[in-house]
Amino acid sequence: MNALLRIKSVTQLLSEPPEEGGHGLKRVLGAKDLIALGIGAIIGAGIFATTGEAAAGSPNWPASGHPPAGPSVVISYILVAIACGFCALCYAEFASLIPIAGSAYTYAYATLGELAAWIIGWDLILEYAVGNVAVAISWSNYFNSFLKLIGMPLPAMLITPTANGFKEGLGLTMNLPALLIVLFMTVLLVRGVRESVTFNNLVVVVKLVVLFLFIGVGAGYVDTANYVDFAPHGWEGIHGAAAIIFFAYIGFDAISTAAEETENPSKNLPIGMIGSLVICTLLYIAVSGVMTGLTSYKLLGTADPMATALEMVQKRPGLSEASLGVLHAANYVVVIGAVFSLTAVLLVFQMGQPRIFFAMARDGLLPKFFARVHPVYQTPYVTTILTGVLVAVSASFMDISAVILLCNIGTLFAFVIVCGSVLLLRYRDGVQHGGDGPPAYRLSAICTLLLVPLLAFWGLHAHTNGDRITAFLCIPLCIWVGLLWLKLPKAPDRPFNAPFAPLIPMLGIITCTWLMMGSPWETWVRFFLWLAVGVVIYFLYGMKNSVLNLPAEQQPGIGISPE
Ligand code: ALA
Repeated sequence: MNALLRIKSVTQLLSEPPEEGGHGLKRVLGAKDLIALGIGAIIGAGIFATTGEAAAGSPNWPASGHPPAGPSVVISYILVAIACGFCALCYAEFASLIPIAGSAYTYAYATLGELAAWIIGWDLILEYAVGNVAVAISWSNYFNSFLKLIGMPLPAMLITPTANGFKEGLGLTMNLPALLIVLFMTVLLVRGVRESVTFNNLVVVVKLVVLFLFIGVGAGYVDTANYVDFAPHGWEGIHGAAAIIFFAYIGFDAISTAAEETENPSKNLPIGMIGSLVICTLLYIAVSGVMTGLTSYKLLGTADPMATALEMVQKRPGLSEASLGVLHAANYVVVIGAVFSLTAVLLVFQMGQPRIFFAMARDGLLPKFFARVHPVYQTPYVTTILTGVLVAVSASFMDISAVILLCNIGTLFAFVIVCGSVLLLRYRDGVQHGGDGPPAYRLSAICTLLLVPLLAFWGLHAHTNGDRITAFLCIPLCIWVGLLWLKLPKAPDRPFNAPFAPLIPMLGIITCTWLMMGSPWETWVRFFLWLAVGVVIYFLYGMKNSVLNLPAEQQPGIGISPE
């Protein structure tokens, strides 16, 4: 039992030898750089690909999946942004306290213990590697849209994931461009290509140009008749759409990994995270509003809905030559811009996964072999190749919606753990610290307790099981956390404190749980299977080989024994 709960102290984490890049980097990044970094990581397949399906509903609904949200997908974007805002504040607290790469995995190691850290590391594979599968599939779809524009579309058997080929009566198919792009990226990454600040800024500019162009050109052709059926399936549609478009926001958490290179992290990290979230949210609201105004939401269930929306407008009767010319040009820019932007997202995600494997191997939870660095290129080549091959093969046969939902549920689970870990760390440190609790804590604790009647009301009047389960799961948690906090002594100040704890972290937990509950049961089954495999691997390997089994003086860092 002790093994499962053993933790790495914050001091120990800070004193560990670096992975790549390493500690002691210059603190050069300001708030604006972090916002650019965030936008670079956030905008991608989510807005380019999932908005259409969120609005149009899952292809096999009502048999499975979610009903159409229609134009109310805009509301889903707002709700998910609020949930991410709560989590961003918790991430910022951890990132300024433990400013090293590793993200939620590291935070969990410092608070919840080794088993939880392993589960989070394992779970983050869903965010990075499975997320990359989705981005690769979306890249391939926009690439094919480009080929269509120049009159050379690929045959369906080379662009359809194997999983869909049989369903669609095409027989044996594969998604060849998705396979090839991932393999190409893998070669680049093994050879040490890294995203530079200049490249990231270029990517951000391209993404913004594409989205602004879509909004600017599209707004002139919005037909308000398309908004009449604003929320065809009410709350249920909004909830299901939120569970899928959450993908569009993933990436703000990646800013936390730049903490060590950030000037005045306690101020700039929260600004960077919240700032990039606000900018992306405004853009997403505008893009999804315009998209669902250009054509009926029922027609948007394609893999490249922005291109579809522009194509549909071009079919309207009576458009002038000039209008057709503008729309056609916009279509080109959107498609080429999407291919470019998604290539950059692939690079970021594919660089992130090996780093997590690397951190886990360094901690002894995976074989040391995973932490091997290439003698010439100085890159973690074993994990890069392994990730690349797995992602490439999966991208060639998997269906994008299933992949996105799995990635989302895994990422949301990590967010819940980060919010919970903030509470736990503050509580633990508060108890050690002694003294009288500050009035602000008591006020937030009372607000947390006031959530209980609200949740009970929501649960009792809920129309969907997802709402009901969220409400009733969170009620005992709110009572427990609120009561503990009422008498909690003051915790030592962090460089940055998520405000109104425990209220904000609790709201993060509640909203992320609600988003997870929007996933269909198939996603839950896949998620639990994934976690179960992870737990088995931990008991068979990680528990015995963890470096925390070594005597304190042989552990990496300054030999501090776990607290
Ligand atoms: N937010 C990233 C995207 O949409 C994952 O591609």
